[in-house]
Amino acid sequence: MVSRANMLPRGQKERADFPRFGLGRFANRFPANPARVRFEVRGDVGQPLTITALDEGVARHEQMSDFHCVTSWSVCNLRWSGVRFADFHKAVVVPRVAPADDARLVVFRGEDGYRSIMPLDDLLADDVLLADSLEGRPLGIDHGAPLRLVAPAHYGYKNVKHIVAIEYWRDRRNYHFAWPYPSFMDHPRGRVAFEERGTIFPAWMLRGLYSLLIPSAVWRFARALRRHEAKRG
Ligand SMILES: Nc1nc2c(c(=O)[nH]1)N[C@H]1C(S)=C(S)[C@@H](COP(=O)(O)O)O[C@H]1N2
Ligand SMILES: [Mo]
Repeated sequence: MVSRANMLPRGQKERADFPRFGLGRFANRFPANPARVRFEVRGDVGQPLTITALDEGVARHEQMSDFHCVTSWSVCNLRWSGVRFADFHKAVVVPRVAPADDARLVVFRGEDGYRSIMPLDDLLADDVLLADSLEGRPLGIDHGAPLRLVAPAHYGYKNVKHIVAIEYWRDRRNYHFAWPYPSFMDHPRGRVAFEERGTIFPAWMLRGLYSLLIPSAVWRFARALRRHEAKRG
């Protein structure tokens, strides 16, 4: 993907660093086994399946893409690698898990309890990756080890880190946004190009409010990571 450093999407500002980031209650939660990919594919499916090797029968793929947090910061030109979600879906999920034809909503769950929901059709885009590597190195615990979603056309909050489950559902009944955060923070699609930051409130308002929270969230997530690493020695 071509860099958009000079023409970021509306309402975004470039950052030089790539901070560990998210909603406050997830700052102190870390994966127990960051070196080992292990997640379940389940939901309205014929046969749930536990995956322990990402690229079994699926070609690896590397891409450069920009990353856009809904709070208005962006990082340009990140080099991710892993497998394309579409390839994984076609080569593994369809034949071995057999989601119902009308199970076209996909929920990603992180080991920290974070989750997001996306339409399957959005996930089948060429630039959506299940990534296990960033800048040529295995993902760190800061950026989603052992495995994260990279969906560059969607705001960061759809890009779930520390994936432990991918669920195909017919409806949203089994999905709740990250309590206690209000659901207006969770747009059903969250596309950056359409500034789908949330629901109820206009994008400019969310952008303005959220941007005030960036410094304290960056600081909080960095402090939690430092403490976690100190504990692990
Ligand atoms: N598991 C998990 N995934 C998550 C989050 C989180 O707190 N936990 N935060 C989301 C948000 S709001 C953003 S902007 C990105 C931040 O990714 P980074 O920490 O690699 O910068 O992760 C997203 N995915
Ligand atoms: Mo975000």
